[in-house]
Amino acid sequence: MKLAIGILGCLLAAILSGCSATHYEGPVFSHPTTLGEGKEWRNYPVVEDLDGDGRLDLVATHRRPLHENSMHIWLGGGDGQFQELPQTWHSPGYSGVGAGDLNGDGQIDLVAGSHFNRIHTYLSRDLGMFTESVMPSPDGYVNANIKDLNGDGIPEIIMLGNERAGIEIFEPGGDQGIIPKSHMLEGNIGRDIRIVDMNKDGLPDIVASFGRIGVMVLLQTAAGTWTAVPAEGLKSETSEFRSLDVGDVNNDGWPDLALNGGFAGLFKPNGPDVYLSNGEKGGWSPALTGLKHFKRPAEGVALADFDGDGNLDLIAGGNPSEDTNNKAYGLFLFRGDGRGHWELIEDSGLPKSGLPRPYGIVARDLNGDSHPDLVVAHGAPEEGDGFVRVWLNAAPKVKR
Ligand SMILES: [Ca+2]
Ligand SMILES: [Ca+2]
Ligand SMILES: [Ca+2]
Ligand SMILES: [Ca+2]
Repeated sequence: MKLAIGILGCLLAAILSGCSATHYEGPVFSHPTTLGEGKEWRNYPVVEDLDGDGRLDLVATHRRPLHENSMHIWLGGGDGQFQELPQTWHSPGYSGVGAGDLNGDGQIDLVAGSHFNRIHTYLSRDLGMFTESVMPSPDGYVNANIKDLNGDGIPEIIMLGNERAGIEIFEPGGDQGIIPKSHMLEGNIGRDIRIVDMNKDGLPDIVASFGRIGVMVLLQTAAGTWTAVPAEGLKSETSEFRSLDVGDVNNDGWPDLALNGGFAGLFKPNGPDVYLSNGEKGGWSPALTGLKHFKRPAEGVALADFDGDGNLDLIAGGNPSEDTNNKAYGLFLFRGDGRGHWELIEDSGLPKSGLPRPYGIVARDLNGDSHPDLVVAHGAPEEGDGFVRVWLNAAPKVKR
């Protein structure tokens, strides 16, 4: 009886506290591997199984040194280790890269939306060998995705423009590269993009963050047209957010927004932002408790269940110091309780300072143990400071 009361008491305490009744033993991350040292990595790394061996591979592009081939491909060994492929392809310049099968031959192809106003298409012939085409464009790009949006079996190419292109959708054009299909939100500065079914109608939608106008949700209609809905109620002094991820943070079945790079002000607490979907009634509710630990904002955000308790956690780049130098940045793990509350984890295993500015964070299971690992692209204003770093998830013990 005493035991039953004890268990009931624990349950009641867990319900009343409204937070996770779990305790975890860190660190979460260990054994970092550093790739591509001495370059200024930009945009978002791509983690996909390029060669179809069931192991995730890696594509990233660097900005400086400008004279070197910017696009690097590493094949994954399935153990968190990566082997770089010799560069047999032409450089796209630093680019937003997307991966997918453009021509239906079962091989994974690449599209690189270059910062330098062109789109490179790389049709995969054999491991690391591509048939290339290049198309000039009026704007540069920050992100590219290859995804079948309308379910007809033919992928679309979704590009996010750098300064004014907005969102452009293309379709594959065989050896000719890609053909324009639709164009939305022209004149806006693109930051980040995700393709997720936001309104649960079975059709993938587009969520994108922009300079000045914040976050836009583009809902796909059954006719294949798009309805743009601004995400209202998101707070940032500069009206913009940089990096974006989407996931169901509070387990209500509706995808929520995680953002980083929003700015509250110089002497105000900064940090990543999470907004919970209000579901069918529309709109967003802030879930910021526990997130504001930085002095200055940074890019890079990823949602995944890093500690294995069933609730999404968040990793963000940030600067917790007054320091503005190139290596004042760190990576921070916030545990989520499944209700929209966050707890900064001190012993995550990730450095809290000493890192060059993170630009892109991708969470995927690289070594097949079902725990999400990390790929982080770091850039720096000075040439020679950046790298791509892979962190393996050490599968922390979570106790209830
Ligand atoms: Ca939808
Ligand atoms: Ca939700
Ligand atoms: Ca978790
Ligand atoms: Ca793993």
